[in-house]
Amino acid sequence: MTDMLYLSPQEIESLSMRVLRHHGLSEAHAGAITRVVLAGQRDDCQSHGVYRILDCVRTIGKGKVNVAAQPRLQDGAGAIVRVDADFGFAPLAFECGLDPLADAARRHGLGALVIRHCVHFAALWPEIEALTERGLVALALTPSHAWVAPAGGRRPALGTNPIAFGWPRAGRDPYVFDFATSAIARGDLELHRRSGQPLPAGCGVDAQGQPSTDPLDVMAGAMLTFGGHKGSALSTMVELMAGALIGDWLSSESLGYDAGAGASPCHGELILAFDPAMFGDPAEASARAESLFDAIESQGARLPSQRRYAARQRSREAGIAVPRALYQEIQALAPAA
Ligand code: NDP
Ligand code: PYC
Repeated sequence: MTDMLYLSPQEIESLSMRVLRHHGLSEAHAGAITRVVLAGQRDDCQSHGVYRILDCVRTIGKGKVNVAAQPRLQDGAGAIVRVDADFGFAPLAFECGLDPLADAARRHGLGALVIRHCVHFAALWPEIEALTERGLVALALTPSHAWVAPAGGRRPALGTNPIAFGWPRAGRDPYVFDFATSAIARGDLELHRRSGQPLPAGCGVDAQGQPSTDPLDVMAGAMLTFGGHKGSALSTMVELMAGALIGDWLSSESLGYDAGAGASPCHGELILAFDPAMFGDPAEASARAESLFDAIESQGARLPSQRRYAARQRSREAGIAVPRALYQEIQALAPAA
């Protein structure tokens, strides 16, 4: 028996919808979450694919998310589009703000989507790709739980705080990067813990502030930022821009609200969209961008997201790979119909 199953998108969709509905989510929330975790699994993002269904169910079980949340759009026709997620999961709130954000970017050149009061468990690149598909340049930031020590410190004060960026390319997959500002994403640390694998060096310290590669020690101590003071400053920027600026919680407040439940973080998100046609000459911008991408690739370096796009192609041809044990764990969360 192989350790992997190769499933169709429909099989994953039906499993995810069944489990999420069973745990009380509306059709709309279950659908929005399913779209995000299915995309993650299809693109071989193991820490943010169907594994996240376990987190969603735990978060619901701990009473840390409003399963009946109805995102409220507050679009004043200005550049800033606001969505109050009503303490529900973030994907539906994003879907609610997506078209108004794109419209704001087209009207003003730059649009900002401010999502407040959302429970966030997902990768950011699906949101970025939704904007690059519309021909927009995009940047997304969100805090998480305060698991990460600042450079030079040893106590958690920052979240794993991802930053994602996208640039549309005519007839090509967009240029997209999306990474945690911690040396390792929390989801990836959890996968190391579950499989009993040590972390790469430099990801965290134990409760005494000593370097450790043991996931449990690091969970008791602190994760570290990538790139020392540089990652630390970027992570701080995320707290300021997608927390303080938009009037929502910092990662420390999200962790305080969690109160040891181990649920997904609760806070806000800031997504910026830029219309190239309003900033300069889009053809010129595109030519410059392509010459830069060529300078990178022509020396054998790869662009971010190319691994994902290759996985997407493999999934189309051979099915979406899901670890058998994980599939069974998710299946057990809801009785079969
Ligand atoms: P990775 O370190 O796996 O990847 C970061 C980015 O770098 C990706 O775009 C990746 O592209 C690219 N990349 C990796 N290796 C190379 C290379 N050799 N050359 C060029 N580009 C490369 O991401 P993380 O583990 O830091 O984050 C994983 C996910 O976790 C993200 O999607 C993030 O949004 C999510 N996350 C979510 C949080 C939340 O609060 N919601 C918090 C923290 C993280 P590719 O994928 O093609 O390898
Ligand atoms: O992987 O750090 C992470 C993370 C936090 C919230 C969702 N993913």
